[in-house]
Amino acid sequence: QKEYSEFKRKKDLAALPYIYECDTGLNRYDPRLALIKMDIPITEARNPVTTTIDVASTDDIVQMLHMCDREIFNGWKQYKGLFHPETIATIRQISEVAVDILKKPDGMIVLSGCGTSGRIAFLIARNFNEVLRNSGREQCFRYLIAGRDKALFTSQEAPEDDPQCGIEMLKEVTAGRNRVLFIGITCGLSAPFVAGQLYYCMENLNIYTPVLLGFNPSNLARNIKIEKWDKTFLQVVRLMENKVAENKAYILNPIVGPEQITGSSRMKSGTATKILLETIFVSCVKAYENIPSNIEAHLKSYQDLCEVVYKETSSISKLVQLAGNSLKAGGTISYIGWDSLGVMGMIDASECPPTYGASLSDIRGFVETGYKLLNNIEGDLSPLGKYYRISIDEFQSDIVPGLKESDLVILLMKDESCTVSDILWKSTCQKACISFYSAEKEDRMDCTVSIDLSNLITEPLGNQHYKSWGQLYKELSTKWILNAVTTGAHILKGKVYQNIMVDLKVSNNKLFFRAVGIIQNFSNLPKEMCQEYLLKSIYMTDDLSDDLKSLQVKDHIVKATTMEKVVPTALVAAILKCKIDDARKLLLQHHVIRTAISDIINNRTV
Ligand code: S6P
Repeated sequence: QKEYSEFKRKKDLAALPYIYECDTGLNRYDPRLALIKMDIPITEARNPVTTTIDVASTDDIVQMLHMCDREIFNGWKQYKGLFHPETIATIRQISEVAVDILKKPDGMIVLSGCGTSGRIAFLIARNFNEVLRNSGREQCFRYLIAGRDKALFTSQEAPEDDPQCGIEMLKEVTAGRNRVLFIGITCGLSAPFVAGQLYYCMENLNIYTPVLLGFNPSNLARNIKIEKWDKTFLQVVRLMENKVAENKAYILNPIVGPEQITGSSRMKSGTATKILLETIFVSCVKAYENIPSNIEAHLKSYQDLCEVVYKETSSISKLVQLAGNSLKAGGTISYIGWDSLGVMGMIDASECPPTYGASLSDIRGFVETGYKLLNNIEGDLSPLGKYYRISIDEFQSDIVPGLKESDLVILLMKDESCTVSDILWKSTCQKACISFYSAEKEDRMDCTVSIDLSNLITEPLGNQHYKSWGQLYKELSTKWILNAVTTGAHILKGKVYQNIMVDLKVSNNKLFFRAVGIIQNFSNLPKEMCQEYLLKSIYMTDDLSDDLKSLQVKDHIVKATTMEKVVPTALVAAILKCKIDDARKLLLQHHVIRTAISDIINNRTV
């Protein structure tokens, strides 16, 4: 009997948590979870470094982020990392294909992804087209993002689930081309949008060379049925592996470790995506110009950059505090950036609604001349509404007049040419700046926090081409700091419990199952029951009809996307085994999600 119950307990546990602890004994509430050795995607796993990030000081928050970012370079456990010879060989091979494409008159390089992956695709395509344009060559880079251009600034999570849409967009952009390098970016090896495209490329290998870029081992690719399709992502990966063996496709998937906030692939995975794509294309452009390149040294330069940036931990943590104060006081954060630093600000801002349930006004990014500078496919999107008005002029007309003391404006200044209008300096809002040039201190006197990264120019970054590619380093430094700002500020606002964002929007398939995993993690109930609690919360009922249960996940998502506090409500109901309405009422008594969940979990046995 004892053996049977032990067996059953382990079996039940093994069937349970989707989100798990990577190291033993670190779960504050249920050490039993540490027993589980499950096939959890690393991009969805919990990082032991940040288990207590929700109760850490701002200095400690930034230090934890730093420790996790170091894993991008130092690797994760026994897995193949960034500097692994296999990774470097794959980078080299892809770069060689890219050189071949540059030489072809009808060649094209397509970078595609959803959410952050699509935004990084856009950034890289934009930057390298500029490199080509500056040397008088055809701009052959294209980006694709699920949800098209408006997804560059506002989150459009649902199109991520549509493989057919991915295929159609790929066909559209490559029409008439005979030689295409396609890089499908999906950090979790999970996005159906990208799965469809990779599959289409494999069906047309005479034109396409497909590359899968992500951060899980192949065997941990998503194996959940893709709606409206007959394959799972894992099946596509298996087909890719056959093509890799024939040198007709590539899989670039170094492991960089779990994200600081569980599943938030905008952070480390987004950074690693940028690093890898830049390394491929810097090496490609150099090879095209017959300049020797050293892939390992280039990667190493980013590792050095990471240390240079985090030397500023104390000022970054002051900025996090300032941003947290603003959000807590109901204020907003605006990034005003010059050149592609403005794009980095917009990318960071756009990720806050899906990640933290922030409103579209909470954090916004503005960039120099707006769409003129972006050079995006669909051009000026400002007629779509106020959230698409993105130039500094529009910031001055739309936002500045209403700025209050609780609002924070962060300037992202690339060089001396960045002047700030008098209008802003008259405002009573909080001001901060991140700058990459040395200037008179007076220039920044009005800023409560000023982060000076002019030393990037003189720091030995171990790369002889540093100066010519300097903008790429400025972008990444900005990304690290802004990710810290928005992550830290939302932690301070109480949006994160342990290292899990519990109030996520259930706006696509991945997030639906992540939500189920979160409920499992804290309630220890079987998966089916957790899914039922989630549905009960979505439909605000304790009595799920058979009709509701028989709907597809995509239907639940449509309903859930517009709703508030779906996951916390389901979580509370599952933990307390109470009615949905009672769970909602209980949550209403707390302003802060973190304290609500922590109180409820701590008192559940009382
Ligand atoms: C994650 C971000 C999401 C992802 C998107 C694509 O922090 O909010 O928008 O980028 O879901 O994920 P993946 O795994 O396909 O790159």
